[in-house]
Amino acid sequence: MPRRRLSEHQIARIRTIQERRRQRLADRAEVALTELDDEAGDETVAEAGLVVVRHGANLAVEDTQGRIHHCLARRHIGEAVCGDRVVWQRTGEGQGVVTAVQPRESVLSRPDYSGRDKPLAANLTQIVVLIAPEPEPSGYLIDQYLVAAELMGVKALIVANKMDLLERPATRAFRQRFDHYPAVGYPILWTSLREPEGIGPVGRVLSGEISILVGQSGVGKSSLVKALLPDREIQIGRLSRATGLGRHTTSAATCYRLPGRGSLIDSPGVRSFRLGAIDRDTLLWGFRELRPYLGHCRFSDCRHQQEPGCALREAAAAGHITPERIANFHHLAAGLSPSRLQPE
Ligand SMILES: Nc1nc2c(ncn2[C@@H]2O[C@H](COP(=O)(O)OP(=O)(O)OP(=O)(O)O)[C@@H](O)[C@H]2O)c(=O)[nH]1
Ligand SMILES: [Mg+2]
Ligand SMILES: [Zn+2]
Repeated sequence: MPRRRLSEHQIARIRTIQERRRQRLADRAEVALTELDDEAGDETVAEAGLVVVRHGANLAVEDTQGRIHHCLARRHIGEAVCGDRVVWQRTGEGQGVVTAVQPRESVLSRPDYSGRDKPLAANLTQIVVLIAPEPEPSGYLIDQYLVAAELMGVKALIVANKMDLLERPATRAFRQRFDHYPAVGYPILWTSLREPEGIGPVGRVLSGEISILVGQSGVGKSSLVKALLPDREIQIGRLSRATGLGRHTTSAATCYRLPGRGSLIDSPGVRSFRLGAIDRDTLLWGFRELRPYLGHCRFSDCRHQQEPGCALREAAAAGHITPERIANFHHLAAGLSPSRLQPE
């Protein structure tokens, strides 16, 4: 079913209403925050919590009983994001103040418009890259996510969804295009959420993990969450009550509890994902199957382009490395502008 198209005017109106709601909640919490600061020797107990979603200054924090609270964060504690484990204190019914962010085990970030790294989600154990026959997949985008996973030190896998869209011969050709990923250790699950048996294998690889679903808009990330979570509507309802946001927003990474163990983070679709401030060698290391060849080129300052005796190009010529991966490395390396080579 095609999505209902909203006019610019309607979109602007919805945004204004949501902004007003957020502001009202923020004001309430701000007052609570001031009161909390004023109370000398306050007896409020610090509690453990998990950030489920963040919208600007507003945080939805899940307590240890699974209840969601609308929180603001103390300013000096840095930015808390989806997946962060935090310390917080109650300030009122369903409200609180986050007073500390626990050290992160991993963080996925990307640069904002000014080039500064901005965390998207924390404490992930796995990145799940969704692709589909439509929209047309981008190997360049896939490789950026895989490099990000390598640099974060978490697992990565690919879920190829919407396979029902392809006839048999086209399926074979499509699958062949991605053969090199399982060959270097990134599993691919071929599935269709339109088919009842499509969801089981995906559910199994997500169980017990904290996974983020990433990929282009329209590949089926939110559909996958919906298929896996019988109580998704309830979780979203609780969330929107806590954060004051509309139910249909997909503008921020949101963490859902899986029925068994583990969580699933739905993220807004992106056309491009950019890696943060890294140098060329780090980028190269992020292409895992290239590692055994590093340091084996004839010239120690080899750029792996036209140089004779380049171990990478020789390996590619011998069929041990997929040339597309090296091309994507060069493409990405070219995008590492000098100002982004070093963190500011
Ligand atoms: N044919 C087919 N369509 C599917 C399948 N899975 C999801 N879709 C459809 O694909 C469209 C996009 O799905 P979403 O789940 O909204 O995609 P998304 O990745 O969350 O997109 P963004 O939120 O924009 O990033 C919807 O109309 C789904 O019904 C599938 O397996 N087969
Ligand atoms: Mg979505
Ligand atoms: Zn080389």
